[in-house]
Amino acid sequence: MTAALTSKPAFLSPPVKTRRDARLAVANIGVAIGAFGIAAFMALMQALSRANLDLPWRSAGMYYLSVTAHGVLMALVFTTFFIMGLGVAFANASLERNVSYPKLAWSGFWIAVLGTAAAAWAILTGKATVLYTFYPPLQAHPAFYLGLTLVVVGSWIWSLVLLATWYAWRRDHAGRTTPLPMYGMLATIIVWLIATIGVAAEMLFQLIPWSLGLKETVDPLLSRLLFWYFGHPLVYFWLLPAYTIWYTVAVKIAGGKLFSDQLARVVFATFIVLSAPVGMHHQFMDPGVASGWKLLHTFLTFGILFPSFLTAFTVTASFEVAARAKGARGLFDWIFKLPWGDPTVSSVLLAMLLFAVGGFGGAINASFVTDSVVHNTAWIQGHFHLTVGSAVALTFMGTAYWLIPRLTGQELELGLLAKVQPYLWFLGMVLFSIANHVTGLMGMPRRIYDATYQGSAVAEKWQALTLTSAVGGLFLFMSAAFFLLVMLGTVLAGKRTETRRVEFSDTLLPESNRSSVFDRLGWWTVIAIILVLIAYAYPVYSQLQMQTFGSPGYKPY
Ligand code: HAS
Ligand code: CU1
Repeated sequence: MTAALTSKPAFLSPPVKTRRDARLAVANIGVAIGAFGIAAFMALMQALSRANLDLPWRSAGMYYLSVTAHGVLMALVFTTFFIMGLGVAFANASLERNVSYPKLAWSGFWIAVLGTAAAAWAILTGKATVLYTFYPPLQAHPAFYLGLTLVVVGSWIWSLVLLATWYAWRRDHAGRTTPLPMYGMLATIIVWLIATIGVAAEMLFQLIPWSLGLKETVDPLLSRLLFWYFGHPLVYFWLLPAYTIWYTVAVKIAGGKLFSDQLARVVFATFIVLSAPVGMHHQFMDPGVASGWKLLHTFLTFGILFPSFLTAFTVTASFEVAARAKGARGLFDWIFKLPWGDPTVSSVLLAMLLFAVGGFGGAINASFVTDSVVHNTAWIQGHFHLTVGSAVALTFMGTAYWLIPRLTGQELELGLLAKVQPYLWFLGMVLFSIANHVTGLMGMPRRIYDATYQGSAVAEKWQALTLTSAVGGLFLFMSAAFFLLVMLGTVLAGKRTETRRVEFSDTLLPESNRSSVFDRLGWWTVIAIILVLIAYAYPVYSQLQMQTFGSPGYKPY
């Protein structure tokens, strides 16, 4: 399952115009990296604010503006555009064909860009200090909600384009199994399409009419239910492309073979089925949802740990295969035989190490009793910087070092910075996240501007750790700057390269080329929808029946 992005092999019909798809992929990844740059700068402002340093521009309004900008641009914009670019590149290379409907694909991209610009304008002009979860009754300018809705519409168009590409491929390859890189992207798309129904309903029926003044009040409980129906599978929309890269790219670059193609497919199919019916683990403390439903979501959340355990096993085993092929013999020496100097491989290995801790924290969050200790504390930002901020973001940066030269035909520049960057990220994240986990356990709330609580004795005990997390933030900022410099250097000054093949891992055992139960994606989707109905139909129905009073909007800054 290999393909070249430049060559047009004679056996392919119609010919693969890889430059065309490469341009679309680069445009998406370019927007992603631009958003990442602004978001990284905002993060620095937050970390310094939190550390209570006496800075001239420091104010509560500026703090909430920067937290919102950082969260929206990193978690919603950087990820979505990167994944859209990756999807185009992976579909082209693994299916060895052009993506279908290129004009539609570009229009989806421009709609998402327009939406991003509108939301960014609202945030950066201080009209949307609602944080990335935009819980009402905090209210933003309509441009914020309309903008994010357009980003989702753009991503739906992208999803349809890739699905159409896959259907066309299947028509030409009846009975063949879908190549794993595309299989991972398809699982991502299905999870995304199921998830975004929730946020679309929240935007269209609640937030947009309310922010436009067509409705005076909003029901915050219903809106949280809809948001978290979307918000948890959203994290797997981020994670599944990273897993796809671990399985199909990192293992290959490390010189290994995928330990088991079938296990990888079990993982992706399980994510399709279990990603959505677990969102209430974000709402353990919410009133208005009966505890039996919260318990059901807890059980299902423990189910969704399983595919990540499988991934830990399969990807580690595949790396071990790589190291043993290079002559490792002992129990642990294979770890040191891995190419830790390659920025793509080291990004993935370090992302895995951080995710082992972040995933463990996820299991703690998943139970009512332990979550009640950490909910709404700094622990949570510790958790999600190890997951989306490391497992996902570090993997994406490592991927850019490998993919951008192949898409643009320009060699990676400033290679030394690229080599150091993942380690700086790792160091920064260790300082930042451990400090936040501990202060969370000590009771420090998340999302607060003044961590001193005007000199309270309890808050005094957090100070050394908030400073540690700010030092972590500085390392992270440095690492982000290195990444941006490498990307700019590559695009502006990279020498031309002929290495444009996008190649994926082979499997250890010879792969069966025949379609299997995993290719029945329609069935997996049906099972997912049934579980969603079981987990959500009654809770949503009872919220709609409940007498609610609604809330007017608040704009504290
Ligand atoms: Fe989470 C809150 C539960 C995974 C993101 N999560 C959040 C929030 C975000 C987030 C953004 O149950 C904050 C939301 C907000 O703003 O309010 N999370 C989980 C669980 C998992 C999990 C059970 N989260 C993620 C991922 C995210 C993410 C992935 C982003 C990408 N999370 C929660 C809960 C809350 C929550 C509650 C609400 C808390 C509250 O009170 O508000 C699981 O999916 C985790 C499974 C992962 C593992 C780890 C597998 C390890 C691997 C690597 C192994 C490495 C090895 C080393 C072996 C079981 C795959 C190899 C090394 C070599 C050298 C070879
Ligand atoms: Cu979650």
